Amino acid sequence: MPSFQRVLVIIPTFNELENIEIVCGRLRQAVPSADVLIVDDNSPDGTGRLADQLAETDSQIHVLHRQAKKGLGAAYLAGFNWGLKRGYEALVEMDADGSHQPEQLPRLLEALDGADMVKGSRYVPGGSVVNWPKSRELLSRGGSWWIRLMMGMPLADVTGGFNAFRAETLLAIVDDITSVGYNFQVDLTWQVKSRGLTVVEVPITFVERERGQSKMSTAIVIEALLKTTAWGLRYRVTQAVVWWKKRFGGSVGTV
Ligand SMILES: Nc1nc2c(ncn2[C@@H]2O[C@H](COP(=O)(O)OP(=O)(O)OP(=O)(O)O)[C@@H](O)[C@H]2O)c(=O)[nH]1
Ligand SMILES: [Mg+2]
Repeated sequence: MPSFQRVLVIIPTFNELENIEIVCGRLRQAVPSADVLIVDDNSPDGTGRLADQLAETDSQIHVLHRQAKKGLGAAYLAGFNWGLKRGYEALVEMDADGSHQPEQLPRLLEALDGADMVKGSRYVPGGSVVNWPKSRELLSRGGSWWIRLMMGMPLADVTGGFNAFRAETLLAIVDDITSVGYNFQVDLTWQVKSRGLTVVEVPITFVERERGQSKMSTAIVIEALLKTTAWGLRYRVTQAVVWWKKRFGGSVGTV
């Protein structure tokens, strides 16, 4: 069993009325010791009210209400700060739509015993995607491939959002995260990696949401593409400068 005593699972929600009770129930059963924080952005469908009802009957469920929809990344950052202030040792990101399976959380927490961050991975051996249209899988695999190429991150599933962190890892990076959308997951991983901390991938089965609407949008994909390309170029230029300095020494003013 993992050695963490205090685990917080953060679930961001926007219009997840049909999902939130189911996912919380599964989570409380799969990892009874973990606390849950639902971060709701004033969902018009009443998800926040249902979350409050769940919290009233279960002291391990908490709710953070925010005024308006500000993106998944902003919701997670608020959740991280909430958990760090309260002394949780391990903090986990999990979607409300059932794509991330609570039953697989123990394997993430076990791996966190030997790592600074653990990523649930669809594309390592043993990992899989269920019920995704081929086009969506291609976009996801293509995104990871592009980020590997540009940023030199040797991970199979860079954009995955079922992640676990040690509190110290988040404390080291949380103030440097600038992305709000889909790219948030890449940003977190990049910040962890660039500090020389360890990221371990464990296989997960990602299941396409069965209920409710996806919040993915073209703007989210464009944010990810532009940011990862800019970071990648900066990374590659830095690499070239370091190589130049080693090779020729002295000034690099003309590079
Ligand atoms: N609080 C909050 N939660 C959000 C926001 N956008 C998305 N979420 C939640 O973040 C999780 C992931 O969102 P999804 O719409 O499933 O996005 P996705 O998993 O990238 O895309 P799909 O695979 O198409 O479902 C879900 O629990 C959403 O309810 C937001 O702006 N605020
Ligand atoms: Mg989803």
